[in-house]
Amino acid sequence: MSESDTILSALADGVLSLTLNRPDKLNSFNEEMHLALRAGFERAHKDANVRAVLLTGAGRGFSAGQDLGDRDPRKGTPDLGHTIETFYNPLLRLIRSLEKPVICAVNGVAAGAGANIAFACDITLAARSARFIQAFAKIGLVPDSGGTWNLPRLVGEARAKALALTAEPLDAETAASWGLIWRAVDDDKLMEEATALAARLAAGPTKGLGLTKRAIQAAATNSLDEQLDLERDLQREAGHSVDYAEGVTAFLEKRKPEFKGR
Ligand code: T3D
Repeated sequence: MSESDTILSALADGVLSLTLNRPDKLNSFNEEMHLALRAGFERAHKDANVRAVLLTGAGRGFSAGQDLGDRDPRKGTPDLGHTIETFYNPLLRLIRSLEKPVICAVNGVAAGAGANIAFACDITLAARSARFIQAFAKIGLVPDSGGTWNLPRLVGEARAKALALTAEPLDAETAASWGLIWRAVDDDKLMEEATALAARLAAGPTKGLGLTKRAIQAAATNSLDEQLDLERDLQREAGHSVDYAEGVTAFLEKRKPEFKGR
C-alpha cells in the first residue's frame, strides 16, 4: 500500500474508503495521487476483507481532473497519450474489473477526469450542490477516463455531445434525472447515505454482486445470445457459492442471512 497522504484510506465494516486528499487543488490528480489511488484499488482486488469500496473527495470538491500545474506548456509538451496509458487507463480498468461494488460519493465539483471517474463507478451519489463538468473542451482536449464510452451509453449521443463540446456544468439533480448517477442527496446527508449504502453492500453476497457487475458491463458489447449464455454461466457459478446456500437456507429458516462474500 502506498504511504502517500494524497489518498486517505480506511477499512471498516468491509468497506475500503478511499478519499482523494489534495483539497487545496480541488483533489486534482498528480502522479503521487494516481499511484496512491491505484494502490488502494489494487488492495481492493487482492484483500478478501475488502467487500466494497467507497470513493470520495476531501474538502469542497470531488476532483478537478488532471493537475494542470503539472502541464505547463511553457516547460515543454507532455505526451498525453503516455500519461493516459500510464495513469488514467489503468485506474479505469481497476475500477471496472473489480468484482466488488464501488460506491462514489461526489461531494462537490467533479471536472474533467474527475467527472468521468465518478461516472465509471458502480453506484454514484452526489451532493445536491455538486456539478459535473466535461472541462476538456475548455483546454482543447478530448474526454478521457472512459468518458467517450460512458457518456453516450448513459445519456445518449445528443446529451453526450452537448456536455463534451460545451463543457457546461451539469447539476447533480439533472445528472441523476438523466441517469448519469444514481441519486442526488442533501449535502449534509451525502456521507451518511453513501457510507450506509457501502456498508449494506459489503455485508451482502458480494460474490454474486461482483458477478452481477460483470454481467451488466458485458451487456454493453454482447449480443442477446451472448448475454443469455453469460447469464447461464454466471448463474451456475453463483449457484455454487457459499452465499447462495446461506441466502436460501436463511430464507427457509426465516432468519437474517450472514453472507461471507464467497
Ligand atoms: O494531462 C493529462 O495527463 C491528460 C489527462 C487529462 C485529464 C483531465 O482531467 S483534463 C481537465 C483538467 N481539469 C480542468 O481543466 C479543470 C480546471 N479547473 C476548473 O475549471 C475549476 O477549478 C473548477 C470548475 C473545477 C472549479 O472552479 P472553482 O471556481 O470552484 O474553483 P477554482 O477557484 O477554480 O479552484 C480552486 C483552487 O483549485 C485554485 O487554486 P488557488 O488559486 O486557490 O491556489 C485552482 O487553481 C485549483 N485547481 C482547480 N482545478 C485545478 C486546480 N489546480 C490544478 N489543476 C486543476 N485541474
